[in-house]
Amino acid sequence: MSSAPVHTAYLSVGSNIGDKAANCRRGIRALGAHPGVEVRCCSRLYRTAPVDYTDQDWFVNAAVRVATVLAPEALLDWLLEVERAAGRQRRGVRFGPRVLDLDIILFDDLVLGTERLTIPHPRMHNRRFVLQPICDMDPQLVHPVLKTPMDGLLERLTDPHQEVWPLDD
Ligand code: PH2
Ligand code: MG
Ligand code: MG
Repeated sequence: MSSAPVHTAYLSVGSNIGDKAANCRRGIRALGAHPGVEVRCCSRLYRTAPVDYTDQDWFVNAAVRVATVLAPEALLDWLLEVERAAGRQRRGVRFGPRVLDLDIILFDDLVLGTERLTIPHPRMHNRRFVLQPICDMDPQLVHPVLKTPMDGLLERLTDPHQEVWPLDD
């Protein structure tokens, strides 16, 4: 890693096409192939019921903490490249099936809203499949806008349809 400032980012990882767990694991490995990105911590893998667009297969989801010298937009470019290399094709319905999805959830304490990128991820605090994996790593991590720790956000979720089960392997 170069001598540029090092940031801490939390990324969510998901797949609901093909060998979902293998797609997630390969995606996580591929993230660290960039000289400016190091995967520092990895959650368990989970089987999760689809949310937002429910007429699709269950997902496998995970989250990672990375150290990076990249700026948020450059990190996004890298995530899109890793998704493309995994065979992701951007067509079909919004929130629909994907081989690999890599999203920036948090980036230091940054609050950002541009056309390409909203940080913190705008739906993260409502999604058990994001909050549970982050809680595996850093339950006390505080959301920079809501000022609430991740385990508090998770506890406050009541939607019974958001099933999230650890994947046995
Ligand atoms: N991603 C979506 C929409 N719905 N549901 C689950 N369980 N996991 C996901 O990763 C997911 C989703 C759009 O990015
Ligand atoms: Mg997503
Ligand atoms: Mg995405």
